[in-house]
Amino acid sequence: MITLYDAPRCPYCARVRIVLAEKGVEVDVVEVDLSDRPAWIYEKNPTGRVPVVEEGEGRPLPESAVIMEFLEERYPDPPLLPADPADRGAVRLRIFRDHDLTDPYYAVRRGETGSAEQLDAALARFDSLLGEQAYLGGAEYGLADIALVPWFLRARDMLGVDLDGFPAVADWLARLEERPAIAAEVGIVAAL
Ligand SMILES: N[C@@H](CCC(=O)N[C@@H](CS)C(=O)NCC(=O)O)C(=O)O
Repeated sequence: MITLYDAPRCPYCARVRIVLAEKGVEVDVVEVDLSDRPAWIYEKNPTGRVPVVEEGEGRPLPESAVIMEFLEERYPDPPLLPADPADRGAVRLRIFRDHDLTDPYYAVRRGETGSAEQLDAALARFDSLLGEQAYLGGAEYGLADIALVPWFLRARDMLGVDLDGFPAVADWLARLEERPAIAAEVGIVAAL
C-alpha cells in the first residue's frame, strides 16, 4: 500500500493525486497541516514539504515530478508517458519548465506589479501551443497535462483569471475536466 503525505491546497500534491487516480491505485492519505507542520515530516523529507509518497515503511520519496515518474514505472497501466523516447523527452521538458506557468502564477499571488500581464503572456503561449497540439505533451493526454493543470485550475478558480481570451486553453481544460481524476481536483479547489 502506498501512503501519500498530502495537503489539499498544494498543487504539487495535486499532481500526485491525479496520477494515483488515473491509475486506480489504492492509497492511504495522511493530511499534513502546512500551517503547523509536524516535526516528523522532516524525517520523510528534509525540506519539510509535501508531497511525499512511501511504500510500506521507509524510503519516503519527495518531489512531485520524481513521484510522478516513480508511479508511472510502478503502475505502468494506463500509461501516462508516450512510448517513443523523443515524445517522452518532450513531455519531460514541459514538466521541467513548469516555471513558465508557476512563476507568473505565484507573482500574481504575491501581488507583484506587472504580474497579471506576465500571466496573460504565459497563457497566450500555452494557447498557441494548444492550438497546434491536443495536449501539453503532444498528441496524447499524460504527465505534462497532469503536471500543469493544478495551476491552470487555481488561476481560473482562485485567482479569477478569465480563460475566454485563451480558447485553446479553455477547450483543453474542458476536455481534461471530463476525466474523473481532474474533476475531483476541481472539487478540491472549490472547497479551499
Ligand atoms: N518541488 C516540490 C515543491 C513542493 C512544495 O512546494 N510543497 C509546498 C506546498 S504546495 C510545501 O510543502 N510547502 C511547505 C513549506 O514550504 O513550508 C515538489 O515538486 O514536490
